Amino acid sequence: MKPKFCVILFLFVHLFASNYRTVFAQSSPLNLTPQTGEGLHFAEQWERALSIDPEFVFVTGWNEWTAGKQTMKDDIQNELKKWDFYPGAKLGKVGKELKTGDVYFIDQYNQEYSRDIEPMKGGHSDNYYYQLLAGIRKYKGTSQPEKVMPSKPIDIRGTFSQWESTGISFYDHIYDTEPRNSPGNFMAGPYLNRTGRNDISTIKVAHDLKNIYFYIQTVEKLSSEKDINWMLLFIDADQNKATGWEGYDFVVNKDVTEATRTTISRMDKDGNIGQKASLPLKNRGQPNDDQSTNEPADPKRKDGF
Ligand SMILES: [Ca+2]
Ligand SMILES: [Ca+2]
Repeated sequence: MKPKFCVILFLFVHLFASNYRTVFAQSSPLNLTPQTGEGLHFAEQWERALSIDPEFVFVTGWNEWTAGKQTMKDDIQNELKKWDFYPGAKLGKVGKELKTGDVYFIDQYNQEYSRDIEPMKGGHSDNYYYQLLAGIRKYKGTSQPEKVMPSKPIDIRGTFSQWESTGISFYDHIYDTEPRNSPGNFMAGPYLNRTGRNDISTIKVAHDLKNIYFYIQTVEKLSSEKDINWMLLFIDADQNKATGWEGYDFVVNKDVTEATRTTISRMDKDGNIGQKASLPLKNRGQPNDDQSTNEPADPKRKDGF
């Protein structure tokens, strides 16, 4: 029987090391490095855990972008000096001379020395979060990739029930478009975001020899197609991250010309919209509908679309 043991992934080493996030770039012990956002230390921790393949992996370190409350002691100079021990720590502006008994706060660690993986605005964004997902998938395994379904045409003018027996299904969490109103620490926040709408629950893809068909189902009725950035569908047609915007060579629905017509557009590296072609589109409320669905079709055209 396999012995049970656990590997703990420490996301912080900064108390006793010169750098935290970029263990391979120690020439700049107190500052950000070009590798800060790459998660090299985290990757090294995962490699070690995966090589051992233990019964449990415990990941510690999520959210400590915070300030620590302190009370000034008698020896003020020594009290302040002790923070030199924490590389990256910074004494915030107190706005007045500190006296014994005063409460003060030691500022957050900077991006390099934060011991945590929660996303940040700018900087490394959500790199560490996705690195966590990748590590968990490698450790726990994932289901087999979906197999390509046999070719079967979809009549865009027909009913949505055609999709019941065809198309590969992909599922999304629901209620992930809820508005956000969260307070932040000190000068940060509040974090407001009320842009969420069209909560996607299921996506299906089907094809025949001429067309690719996309079926997108949402929890509630779709918002108006006149919304900005409404139901954008990005396609990496050549499966090459180096081409198109962030790898995506085409976008569907950037310009919805009418209720039953939309467009597919080329995108360059900067996200600029280029050549366009027209596509049929069907939403709930149109003739013969039977589900709450948006169904753009993407014809494989000889002009490159
Ligand atoms: Ca969703
Ligand atoms: Ca591409």
